[in-house]
Amino acid sequence: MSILISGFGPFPGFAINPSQKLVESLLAAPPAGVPLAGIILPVKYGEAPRLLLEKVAAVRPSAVVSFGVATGSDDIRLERIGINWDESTVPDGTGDTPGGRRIAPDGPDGFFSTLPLARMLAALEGHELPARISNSAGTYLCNHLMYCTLLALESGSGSGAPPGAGGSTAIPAGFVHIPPAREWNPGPTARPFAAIRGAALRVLGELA
Ligand code: PCA
Repeated sequence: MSILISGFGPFPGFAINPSQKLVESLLAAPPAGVPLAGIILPVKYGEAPRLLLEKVAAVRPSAVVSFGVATGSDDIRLERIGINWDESTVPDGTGDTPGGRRIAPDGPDGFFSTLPLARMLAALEGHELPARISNSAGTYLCNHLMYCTLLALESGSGSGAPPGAGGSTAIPAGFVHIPPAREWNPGPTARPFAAIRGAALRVLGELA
């Protein structure tokens, strides 16, 4: 069984999204003994979760790890929670700029990541990039994707979720924020791409 990884395409401020580069690079040279499937998602509220869940249904992975870049961040952030809220001053790829709305009007307020965060954090100990567990993935596409993925997988009711995926048999899923990469996103918090890739390899190795 493979691990399904996702990255995001460009959005305002990131003409090149390092999470796209990361997923492409991991698929081109996967870690030894860790079969991967992957998808690059558009930064669009409607499309991103639908495409990821379709891929989940097609691949039936053992885990889903989504990556995105965190503006102004210089560390690896293992996201603990996805909340039921969209709000951003930055438009998505369709021009949608929600001033504040529930993602799922009748859904739970939030979902905890179902990835083993403590083990993932331990695997990153001593790595050149600092890592931490984060308690907010923001209210833009990364949080949106995390919430929608967990809603679908935990309840087994989302579009494209594998039948019977809910409950204790649910596929573990969650989100990892990476810092901007020096090669494409110069700025005070940017990190070398090789270091970001190295951190991702540790996380995937731990999950395999
Ligand atoms: N980062 C954004 C959306 C896409 C991405 O890579 C975020 O943190 O929400």
